[in-house]
Amino acid sequence: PLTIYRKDYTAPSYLVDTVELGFDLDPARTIVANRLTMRRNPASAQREIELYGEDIELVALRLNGKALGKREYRLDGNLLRIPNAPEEVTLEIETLCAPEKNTALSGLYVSNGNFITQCEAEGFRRITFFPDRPDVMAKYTVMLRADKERYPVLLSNGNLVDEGMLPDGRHYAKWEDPFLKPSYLFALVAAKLVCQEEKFKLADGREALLQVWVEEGNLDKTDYAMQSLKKSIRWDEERFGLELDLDRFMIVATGDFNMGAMENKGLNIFNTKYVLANPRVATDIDFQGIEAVVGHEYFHNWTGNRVTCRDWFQLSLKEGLTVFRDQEFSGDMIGTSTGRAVNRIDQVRTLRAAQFPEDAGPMAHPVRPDSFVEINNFYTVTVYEKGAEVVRMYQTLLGREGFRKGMDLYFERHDGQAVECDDFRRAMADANDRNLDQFERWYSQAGTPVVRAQMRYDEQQHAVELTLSQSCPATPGQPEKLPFHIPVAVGLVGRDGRDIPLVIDDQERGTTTVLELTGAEQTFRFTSVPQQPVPSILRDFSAPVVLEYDYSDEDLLHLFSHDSDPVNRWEAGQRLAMERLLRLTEDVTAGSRLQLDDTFIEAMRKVLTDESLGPAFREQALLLPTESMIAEQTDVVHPLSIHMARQFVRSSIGNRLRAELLAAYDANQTPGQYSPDAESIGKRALKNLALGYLAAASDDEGIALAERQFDEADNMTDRAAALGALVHARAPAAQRALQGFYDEFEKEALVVDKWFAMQASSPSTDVAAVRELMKHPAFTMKNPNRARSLVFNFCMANPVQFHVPDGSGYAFWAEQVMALDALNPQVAARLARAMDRWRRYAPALQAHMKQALKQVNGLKKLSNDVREVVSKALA
Ligand code: DPP
Ligand code: ZN
Repeated sequence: PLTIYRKDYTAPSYLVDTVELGFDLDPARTIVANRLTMRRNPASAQREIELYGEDIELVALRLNGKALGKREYRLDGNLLRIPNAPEEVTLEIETLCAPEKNTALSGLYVSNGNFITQCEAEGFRRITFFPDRPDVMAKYTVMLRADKERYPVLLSNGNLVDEGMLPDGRHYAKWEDPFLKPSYLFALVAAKLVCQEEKFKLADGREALLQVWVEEGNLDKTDYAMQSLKKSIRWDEERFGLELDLDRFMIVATGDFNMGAMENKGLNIFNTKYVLANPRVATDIDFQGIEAVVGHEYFHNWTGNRVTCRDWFQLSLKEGLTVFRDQEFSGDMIGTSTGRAVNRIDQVRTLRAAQFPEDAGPMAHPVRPDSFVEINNFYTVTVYEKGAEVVRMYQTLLGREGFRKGMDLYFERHDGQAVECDDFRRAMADANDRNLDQFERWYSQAGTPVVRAQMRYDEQQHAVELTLSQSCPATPGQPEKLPFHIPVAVGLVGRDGRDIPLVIDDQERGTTTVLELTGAEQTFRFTSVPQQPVPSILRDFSAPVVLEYDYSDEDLLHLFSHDSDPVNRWEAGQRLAMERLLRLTEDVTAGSRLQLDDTFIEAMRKVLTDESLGPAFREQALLLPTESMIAEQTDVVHPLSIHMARQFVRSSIGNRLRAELLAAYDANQTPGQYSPDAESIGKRALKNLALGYLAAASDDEGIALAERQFDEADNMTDRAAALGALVHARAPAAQRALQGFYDEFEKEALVVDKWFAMQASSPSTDVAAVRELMKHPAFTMKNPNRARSLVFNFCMANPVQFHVPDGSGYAFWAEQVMALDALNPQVAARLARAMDRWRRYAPALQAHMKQALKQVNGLKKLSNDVREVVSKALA
């Protein structure tokens, strides 16, 4: 397959001014008429018109009114070229496609009888021939025609300008989008749907019509999405002075969707997972996900749509920035400072669990990649979450106001343009008179930097010298790295547990200061430090790095009890736990007796019973690092040893803190009407964590509690937590509960997904059991949510069974990747990534994994998507 390089970028040969699209919608045979006005781009030396088309049939092609003969254009694969075209051109293109056959869910497809589109990144070319690249921005008019009975609702971007009946029982709707947009933001929906709608007053007094469209039976699950949308609009006005620029903003939910959601101009299309919720079917995490994703897609309207990407290498320009914005939104919605910290801790967890491994594996790439085979493979945690960390660092370096100034300048300069990550950095630098040249390396260098810290206390001088050094491991194609510009937020915690006021160069710097590490090694000197402190480094996780510091257990216990920075307070607990988990993992492998020290248990007891800490924070502090996080810290990964070590710690906590856990369980009930506010979510989280530990203990009390909770719960959060506890503890009641759960929620697709997911990730579910579950009538590979719930969860969230020594888990993986690839390459390539870290396992497992990878790679008929992932894994 062809590799595309960032350095090869050239400007488009022709620009498009207007696009008029006509659709005659039919599942088997949709006719698309496309009328484009184009003109030669003065910035390009090229004189050929270049249009992309994929899986569509070209029926007619006219240039300035005249049909083009076979000699007047060339169609090679997906590229249609028209040489020697005049300066100004009107192109008329007629094509055919078959939406019902489109299982890739890219372009125009059918979902439960409804027409839906997904065009990012390169799906528009599966609808019509077009210069399908983000730097071609045009004005769109769209005419939809379809059967009125089957497709009563016809939607596209922008404003509805006309609608009516056609003589043959069909109806039509005409939509006009007043804004310039790239083709990846085009969307249409023709469907049988109903909506919740509301008029909403914008900051400037205008009224906008907000709609959430769903299938008929789901109208009882749209409130939270609507609320989240209104909160998002308000927040963007207040925090960034950005207003909704349309009279109408629509969200449409579909059950068949590759991603989470899509920010099409004025017509966001969402995976049902991020729209539908009520207490009966959705968990707290689902509610939080809806708020975050509704916000994310809405915020794209400015960061993505009004200012878009010049090319797909710049994807993080819109994604990193928009994730940062949705993170800040979620934080502001919680409001309290510990609430915000819990939110931040969640972000750190995601980075460690998913982005750090990616950055250390065969698919490692910079936030702004230099090359790719298939862009769909680069919608990654690096581009999104690390990209958001990079944006966050601007705010850490420049302050909130400075960051806002940079944002204002960015929009002032680039509204209506398709730009690069560098343009964003320049806006931040220029608005603040700062040199951010070195900061560019965060975009160009892959890999997770390691910051090593050493502290020396000078008794005589009452001074602390903190030496910070940095390095970054090699990544594919990048053997050597240059130093990054790293903001390191630091505090010094005194013996009394209080922060010591910081003084550097006779300047008072408060109790937390941001040090800027730009060289390979730098020493910072703090004066007026009365006694040897414990340093609290990388407060609020001020940079996406690994921090190394030789903390003693006493240091960590001190920070765990006192650090004023809640993120580092949590971090101290994680370090204490990780150290023990790693040692216990070795003990399991060596067959030694397992023991957990009182010190650790006492630290956990203290946090669990500290009423001054909110329940949400206590839950985070008591949560152990995941098995995959532990795996990342070991040289040779033994999944079973890791699992057993972690289980041992869980059951030890359950046994030795039984009384405290029971007390926490009782104290954190949330009687009365369910509400997904931060406070109640925190209580349920702590209560259900306690339940999990109790269920892992050696007596039956926890199991009995889980059974009771399962039977009595009036909301899905408690229901699912109880069922999960039963299933994971292999309780005798688990089967009965699973059956009851299925019977009750059979008609709720998102709950059935949970049902599959819970079993797929349970260590009691082996390969044979997964195969059995795949035969369940409710299972289908064609629906991405369903495939993810069962097959992905087994391969990615059930390490013990996936990595069984005989390699049968890997054979299963190969089979499923190949099966999925024939249906949906984009989703198949995600599953392919389950093998990313194969080189870190014991040689016997490696051999099986390599064989499975080779089997997939050996397939002649394989998508570029999967090919890229497996060939990079094998390289
Ligand atoms: N749907 C994806 C997102 O919003 C791609 N833009 O991040
Ligand atoms: Zn996005």
